Amino acid sequence: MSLKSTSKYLSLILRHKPETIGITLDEHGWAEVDELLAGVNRTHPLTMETLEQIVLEDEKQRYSFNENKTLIRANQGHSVPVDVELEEAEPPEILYHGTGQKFTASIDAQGLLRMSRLYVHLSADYATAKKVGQRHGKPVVYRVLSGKMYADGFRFCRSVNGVWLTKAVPARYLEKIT
Ligand code: HQG
Repeated sequence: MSLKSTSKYLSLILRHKPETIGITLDEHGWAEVDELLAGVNRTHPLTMETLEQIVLEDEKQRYSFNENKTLIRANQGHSVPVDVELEEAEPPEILYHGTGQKFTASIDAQGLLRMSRLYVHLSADYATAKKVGQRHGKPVVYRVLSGKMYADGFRFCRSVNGVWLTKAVPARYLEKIT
């Protein structure tokens, strides 16, 4: 497996379905590195060295080790209910959300909902949001009036890899970029 597809597989395990390899995550999303390696190695070869390389080089910095590298977790993006100890932060005035054209009628009516994940994911820049949108077909990018939301009492977190997270974005804070 390429590093990229191994990283994708780790996302599945560490964000969504740890049971695929028979492991569990603790309440803060940590998996035991030994158990993860053993579990993955039942079907795919993966060494500690490669795992370290992925944590270091993953393009979106998706994973972190604890200090002595006995534990590993995904920095964000979970659907399983874990608390990765995200810090609340004041967002910039504007954030961006990229999505697929096919979802826009529903988003315009309901706002952004977290769907299967714990949070709505927002990007700090337009280009990143567009890439996220492309995962869902023809991309559409919304400008999110995050400064206004914050002033109105909505809370935001920024994950260690720079993704902004919030529980929901009502439609009145969204502007579709045309
Ligand atoms: C859409 C990737 C209908 C939402 C990315 C999105 C991101 C609605 C889809 C991270 C809706 C959920 C997350 C509504 C939201 N009606 N559709 N009311 N509200 N949606 O994959 O944001 O590569 O769960 O717009 O970079 O696309 O995995 O979320 O299109 O940071 O590390 O429902 O995943 O990171 O899709 O992506 P997703 P997302 P990784």
